[in-house]
Amino acid sequence: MSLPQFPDGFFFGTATASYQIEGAYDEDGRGMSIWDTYCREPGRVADGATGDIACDHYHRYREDVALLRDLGVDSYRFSVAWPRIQPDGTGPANAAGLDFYDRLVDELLASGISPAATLYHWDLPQALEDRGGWRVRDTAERFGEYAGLVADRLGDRVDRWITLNEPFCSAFVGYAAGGHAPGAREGRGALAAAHHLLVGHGLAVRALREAGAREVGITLNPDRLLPATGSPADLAAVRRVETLHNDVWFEPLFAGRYPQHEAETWGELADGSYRREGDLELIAAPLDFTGINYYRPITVADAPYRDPDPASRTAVDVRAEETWRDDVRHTTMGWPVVPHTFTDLLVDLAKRYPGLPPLLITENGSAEADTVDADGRVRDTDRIDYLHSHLDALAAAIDAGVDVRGYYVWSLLDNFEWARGYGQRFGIVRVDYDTQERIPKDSYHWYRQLISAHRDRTTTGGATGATPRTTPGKDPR
Ligand code: IFM
Repeated sequence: MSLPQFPDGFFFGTATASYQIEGAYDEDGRGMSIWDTYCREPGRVADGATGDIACDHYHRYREDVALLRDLGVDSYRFSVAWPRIQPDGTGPANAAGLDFYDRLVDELLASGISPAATLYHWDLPQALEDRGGWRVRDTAERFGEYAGLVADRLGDRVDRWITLNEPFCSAFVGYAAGGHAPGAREGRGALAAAHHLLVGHGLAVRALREAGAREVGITLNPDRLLPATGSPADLAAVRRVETLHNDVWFEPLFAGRYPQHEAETWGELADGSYRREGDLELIAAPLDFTGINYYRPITVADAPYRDPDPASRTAVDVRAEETWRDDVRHTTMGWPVVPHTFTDLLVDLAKRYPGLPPLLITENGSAEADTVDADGRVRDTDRIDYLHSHLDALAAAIDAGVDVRGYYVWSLLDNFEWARGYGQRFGIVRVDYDTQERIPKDSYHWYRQLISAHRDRTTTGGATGATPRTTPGKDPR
């Protein structure tokens, strides 16, 4: 099969997140995060797993950057752990925490790799959760301050800043479904959390701009939603899920308004009492890019409320259910593999939001049942097929006119897959959690070949999209 082709200047990378790979949970002054707490609550995470050690990236980051260099990526997306910078979520920066990211960024630059930093990939300082977490506006204010601290230290070298990763998961999986930290099951609290995450994003953008940050954006995980049937009931269910998953974020960020169908979706829960005048302007401040994480479509059918009592109903209970598809392959996460839905989603977003800034695919990948063969090789052909077909789908979206500038594979390493623990392997590099040995899988070699073919074929050779500069040791690919 021939490799998909991308335009000049298109760049490739891999992505990770702090809690999923770093380990060293109590070193150098790091405070506790909501995930440290959640993992310690019996029954929350598969096999009682925690991120205490994870991939030990905190100590092995040089080895991991060497893997990236050998892979030939243009950019690496990592996240900064807020509790390393502000152990209690407020006050001055913990210098040792910033030092770690300083070393990581310098190591990347010395390897010719453009750093892309996510400020919030779900590890909220526990002390802030104890004061209400994202349900309260104060957390948004604190997030803006934290963004300023990180940008003051790293802003001269980080090319691309992502304020939030998948706020849908923070607000609705964390505060409504209870499947992520902090494990709450709420209605109005989750809707308030969603709004305060957006306010926090706006404040972080402001702080990043003030610190002279280069490119600033946010990462969302819009879902491609398909009706189970063409019935009016299923179509209405799709509209409610679309409001919950997508419109909550896209409408305020890119259309300057709150979602049109929120009353139909949540009734009185969506009373808007957590909103203030001026919030929409803050949230809708212009961005340099929008990060999109995409994995799978969701097929939606109308369903009764799971909780008949409106007083205890959560914000994810919107009279809809996901239906299983038996016509396609599923990854080990149980996610259907339907690549053309990636094209459809991107084309649709570009059509619905004409002012959408250029897109970056900040995550895409698959969890598969990898094994190490007797010769030491990991022949992860299912993952290669997944990546190949989704990159083909991405190239089709670009051909259809969607402005997409780069792509990050999720993930560089096998890692802590949240409530699923270590059983789900998303890496293009295998991690043996007993020895911490890294084994590049066949997908790593496949991706390397794709990047190198792109570099040979295009005149810019896979530009980083970064502002040119003269950092010593930087190899300007
Ligand atoms: O592992 C996660 C990541 O942290 C956020 N996006 C989805 C990935 C796979 O579930």
